[in-house]
Amino acid sequence: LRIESELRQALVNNELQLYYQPKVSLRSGRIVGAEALLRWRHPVRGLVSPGVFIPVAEETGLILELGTWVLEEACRQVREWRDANLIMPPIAVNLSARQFDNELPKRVAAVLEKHRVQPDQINLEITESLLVRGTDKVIAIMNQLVAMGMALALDDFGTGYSSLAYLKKFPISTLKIDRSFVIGLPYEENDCAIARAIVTMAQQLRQEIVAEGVETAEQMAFLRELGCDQLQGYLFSQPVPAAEFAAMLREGK
Ligand code: G
Ligand code: G
Ligand code: MN
Ligand code: NA
Repeated sequence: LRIESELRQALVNNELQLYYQPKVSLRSGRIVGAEALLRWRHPVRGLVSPGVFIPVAEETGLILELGTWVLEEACRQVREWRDANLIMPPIAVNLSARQFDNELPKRVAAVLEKHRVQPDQINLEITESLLVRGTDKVIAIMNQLVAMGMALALDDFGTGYSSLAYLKKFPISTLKIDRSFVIGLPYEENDCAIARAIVTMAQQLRQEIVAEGVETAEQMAFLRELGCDQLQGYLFSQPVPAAEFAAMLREGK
């Protein structure tokens, strides 16, 4: 209850901030995207992890306001970067299942328009749990977003129950291999088998594949061997504040 009311205050008091974690092409070594990650600078508690407050926001429904704030802030930032003549790769924003209502495409379109941001500048990351309760309604909403020109990525892939046949129903252009399978590469046989299966499946479905939580050169080498397209993780960069991310882009990384 305390976190909930403090989170409402945080929205009002500007205590929220987006960090950006680069996604790097395994082919070129260059930054080809970024994921926006929410941070809360609490005046007393200090930096509060989204792992703590996102679940509370989801339970209380506050995630709708929070999610709109995140999208607004990402679009505002992209607009600012574009106005500064920075060449921007797409920025991915996380969406909670709760945000997936009939009004979502309209809400997203309004925010893009307000900030004069092209739909291909913002990607949306959704989690596998959304597919599991995936009804025709969810598919219809996804199709609307795609028709608007947005790309959808499936986050935390491998932690849910999606099968190849199942995945085919959803208009998803990118799969993100969950960090929990990347940790053991290339030494844990089971993780190697799972990563290989996911990459093979994504290639069959002509989806881009991003590996999360890449921390070592050995993991990167294995993922390159598999034919993974992009990596994201501490090996390249932690999530960083906007100015730092812009500096990385300017340095042509
Ligand atoms: O950044 P960090 O690894 O601490 O994030 C922890 C969790 O919070 C991750 O699962 C991440 O997807 C989630 N998260 C971070 N930012 C957002 C956001 O803006 N919206 C939603 N729905 N989840 C987020
Ligand atoms: O669930 P989601 O994929 O959105 O979670 C992203 C979270 O993973 C972020 O909070 C980010 O801080 C964290 N993260 C990103 N890269 C790494 C990494 O290389 N190692 C670890 N341990 N965490 C990472
Ligand atoms: Mn994510
Ligand atoms: Na993840």
